[in-house]
Amino acid sequence: MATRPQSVISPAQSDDSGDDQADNQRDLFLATYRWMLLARLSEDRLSALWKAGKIVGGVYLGRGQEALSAALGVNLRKGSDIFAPLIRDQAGRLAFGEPLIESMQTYLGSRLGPMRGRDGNIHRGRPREGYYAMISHLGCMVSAIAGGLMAKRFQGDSDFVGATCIGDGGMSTGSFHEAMNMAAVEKLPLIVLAANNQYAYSTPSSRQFACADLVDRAIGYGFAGHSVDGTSLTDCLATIGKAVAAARAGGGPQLIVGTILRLAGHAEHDDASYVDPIIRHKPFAVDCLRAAEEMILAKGWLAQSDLATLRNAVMNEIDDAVSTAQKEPVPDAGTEDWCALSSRHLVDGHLA
Ligand SMILES: Cc1ncc(C[n+]2csc(CCOP(=O)(O)OP(=O)(O)O)c2C)c(N)n1
Repeated sequence: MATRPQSVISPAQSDDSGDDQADNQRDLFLATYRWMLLARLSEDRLSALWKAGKIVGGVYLGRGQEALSAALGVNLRKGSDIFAPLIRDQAGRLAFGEPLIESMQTYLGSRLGPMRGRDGNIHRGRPREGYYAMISHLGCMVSAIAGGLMAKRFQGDSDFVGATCIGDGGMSTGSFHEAMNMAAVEKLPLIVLAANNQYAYSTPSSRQFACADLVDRAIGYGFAGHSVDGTSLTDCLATIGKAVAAARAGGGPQLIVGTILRLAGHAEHDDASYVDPIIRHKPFAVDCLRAAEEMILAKGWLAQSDLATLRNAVMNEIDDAVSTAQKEPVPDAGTEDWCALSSRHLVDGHLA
C-alpha cells in the first residue's frame, strides 16, 4: 500500500472543516498527487539521461497518464493484490510500492536492480511479491494476471484483486479478447485499466476500433464497465476506487476505460509529429498533473510555496536514486550465475 503524505502535504496544513470524509478525500488526493509528481519528474530525468546517451534501449513515458495510473496503484494492496503494469505506469508502480531506486537501477543497468541489469527497462517486477514483470506482447498480461488470480483462488487466499493496464492498441489483440472472456467466465476479481490515449504508436483510435466507446465492449465480455476522465485525478480516484472495491467485494471483473491524450511520443525516439494538432486542444488533452495542481490551489489545500517545497523534495529524492544507481556495478555476463524464473527445475536448482 502507498505510504501516506509527506510533511508538506500533511492534513494539519489544510482547511479544518472537521468533515472526516472530506479530509480523507483530500489526503488521498494529495498522496496520489505526490506519486504523480514523482513519476513525472523521474521520467523527465530518464528522458534527459536517455538524450545524454546514458541509457541503453528505449525510454517510454507515461506523461499525461499519471492520474489514471497512480489512482490504480493507491487502490491496490501490496502483499495481497497482484499488479501487472504496462509501459506508461511509472506512477502506478511507485504508488503500488516500487521503490524509485529500482526504476533507476533498471534503466541504468545496475546489477543490484530487480532485473540485475539484464532486461528491458520496463520489464521489471518482483513476481513473488505480486508485482509482475511486464511481457511486451500486448494483451498477454491480462491472462498472466488471470492465471495469478486463479492460483490464489486454488490456494484458498481471500480478499485480493488483480489489476493490469492496457492501451487502445493492445485491446485489439487476440490475447486480450481470449483472456477477457476467460476472466469473465471465471468471475475473477480482475481490474483491467485501459488508457485510450488516442494513438497506438502512430495509429489513431479511428483506425483502431469502430465501437463508439471502448467501454461498450465490457458488456460483451461480461465485465462491469466504467468510463473515467483521465485528466481528472478526482474522477480517477472515485471511479477506479469504486471498481476496485466492487471486484474485491465479489462483483467480478471490471473494465475501466480512461480517455486521455498521450503527452509524449510512443518512446523518446518518437517525436509524435503525427499527432493531429486539433486533438491537442481537446478537453482530453489537458495535463492531469497541472489540473491536479490547479485543484489543490483552488481548494486551498496547499499554497504555491508548499507545491514548490514538495517539488524540491521530490527532485532531491530523484537525484539520490540516480546517483546511487549510477555508482552501482553493471552485470558481467562472464562471471554471473543467473537464470530466468521460467521453470521450477531452474528455480529450485538456483535456490539450492
Ligand atoms: C502483440 C504485439 N504487437 C505489437 C507490439 C509492438 N507495440 C508495442 S507498443 C505498441 C503500441 C501500443 O499501443 P497502445 O496499446 O494503444 O498503448 P500506448 O502505447 O498508446 O500506451 C505496439 C504496436 C507488441 N508489443 N505486441
